[in-house]
Amino acid sequence: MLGRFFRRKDNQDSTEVPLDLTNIPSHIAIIMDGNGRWAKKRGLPRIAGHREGTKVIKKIVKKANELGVSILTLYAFSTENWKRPKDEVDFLLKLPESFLNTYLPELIEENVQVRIMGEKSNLPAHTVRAVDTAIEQTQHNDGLILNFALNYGSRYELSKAIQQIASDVKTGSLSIEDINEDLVSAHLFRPELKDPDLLIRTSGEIRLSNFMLWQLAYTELWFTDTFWPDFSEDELVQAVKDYQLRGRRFGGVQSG
Ligand code: V07
Repeated sequence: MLGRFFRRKDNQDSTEVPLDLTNIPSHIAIIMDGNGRWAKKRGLPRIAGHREGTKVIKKIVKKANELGVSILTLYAFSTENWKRPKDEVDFLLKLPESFLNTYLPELIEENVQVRIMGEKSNLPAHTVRAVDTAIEQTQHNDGLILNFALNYGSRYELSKAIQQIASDVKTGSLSIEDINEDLVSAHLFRPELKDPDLLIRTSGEIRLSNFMLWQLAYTELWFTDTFWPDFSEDELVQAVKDYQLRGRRFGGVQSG
């Protein structure tokens, strides 16, 4: 379902239009929300929802790769998630390992490159070891970049960038006049990745929750009520079709 507040004025229904393979968003970011509510609805513990959510990732990666998407960024763990009960945090931080134990061989086979965006320093050593192995084992691949936001917060990322820029000014290696948008972008966690073209958030929440605030300046936003464990390849295609129906202007005026 297309987000309630974001239907196009002419009300064109994306399910009726064909997919345009020449206009695929090159970077899709997803806030994978609703795992806990999915589990609660079934009388299961929240962790059962998180586990189910990892299976969906594999399907969506495969479909994104088929569509020709270049970068898929997934919000896996936020800097705010530390506030959850300890048992749930412990479980969440084991998911990178269990996901990679199950799927890394297939990701390698599919030519995927694994990346991480976030603060590694206070993650458990076992988590860091698992992701470092995956990054290393996929570093020579040149297909889809699968970028996991792990211990990520956008305000934290911007604070770190500002600290570094201020320090460069202080030491004299940078002058204040050289601070511009490109320089700020270059100091974020993953400067090599272009900004997302399309953001998807599942589970009915219509907000950004401290996710990629700088990078989402011109991104098309797409919201669905579907809980992440129920998200499907078909719904990904629907989001891409909706993206294709929108005229992106980057602040300019529409041509033609
Ligand atoms: C997590 C499962 C998906 C739904 C959203 C929250 C729970 C995959 C990873 C992961 C992270 C890094 C990596 C490989 C896999 C993951 C966390 C939570 C913390 F290199 N899913 N998933 N990490 N969830």
